[in-house]
Amino acid sequence: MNKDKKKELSLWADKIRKTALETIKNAGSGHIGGSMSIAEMLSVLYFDEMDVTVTDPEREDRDRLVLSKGHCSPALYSALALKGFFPLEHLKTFRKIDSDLSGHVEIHVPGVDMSTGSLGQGLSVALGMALYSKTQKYDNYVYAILGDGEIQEGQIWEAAMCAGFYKVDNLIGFVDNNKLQLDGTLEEVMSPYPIDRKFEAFGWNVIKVDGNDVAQVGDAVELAKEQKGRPTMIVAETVKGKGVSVFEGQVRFHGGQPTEEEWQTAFREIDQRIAGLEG
Ligand SMILES: Cc1ncc(C[n+]2csc(CCOP(=O)(O)OP(=O)(O)O)c2C)c(N)n1
Repeated sequence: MNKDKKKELSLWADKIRKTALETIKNAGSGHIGGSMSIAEMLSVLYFDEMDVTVTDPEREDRDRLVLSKGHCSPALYSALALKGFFPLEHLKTFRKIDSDLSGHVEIHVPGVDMSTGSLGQGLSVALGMALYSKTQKYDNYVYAILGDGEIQEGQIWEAAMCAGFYKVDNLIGFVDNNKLQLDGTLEEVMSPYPIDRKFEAFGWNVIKVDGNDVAQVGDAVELAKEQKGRPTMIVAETVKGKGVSVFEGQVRFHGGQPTEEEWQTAFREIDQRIAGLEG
């Protein structure tokens, strides 16, 4: 990835972060840590790699994304609003009664490809979409973003076995390996490691990257698209709460809310970075 593209996508990642934090702060609730760790993946997908049409979100042969870790809706909704699927102003209704922007991802929202929130189901859905595309001879790609804690769910491995066996090479997954789940580290709760060797054993092409580096994420997606005869899992090494010093690596910010002082630190740090990238 060239320098200009890297700068542009890093800027989108921080805009996604800032918008997601504003959305959560306004609602008074929402998942910060896991939204921050996937900002680069969403930036690369929506602002570079994915073939989507803002004016025609229902186009059938578009690329698709299933955000299987659906509690991180603030990040996805922010990326979609920044992309232009709906007005940024609408994010102010997040988690309010009668809003379509509920706390977990909802398919009724323009640009969203699948409702998620009950962990463990998204890879199966993405696999079904990818198999359907093959029957229709579409040349699109279906992406799924999984949590590292989420892959403790058994259904993930059923989908992994099926995708490997049937050589579903238009399916590209990410594991957001931020090493924390709801109430502790994965190592303490139930380790899924080594993630790479497990997917390889199920017949996947596996690429390991720094998931908070847009260039590495983008290059991995390019390689995944070229891979024939195997689905690809991109194991993205990330930091939960990435981009804000007081949030990084803190299990408290899985779903907990910051103090006013911590909010101020967060917006100051992100604004400084955005100004630097825009300058
Ligand atoms: C089936 C199911 N069980 C439990 C939950 C509650 N829950 C929401 S987020 C979460 C932790 C997920 O951890 P991880 O996949 O690592 O997400 P991240 O750290 O990226 O936020 C849990 C247990 C759920 N949403 N679905």
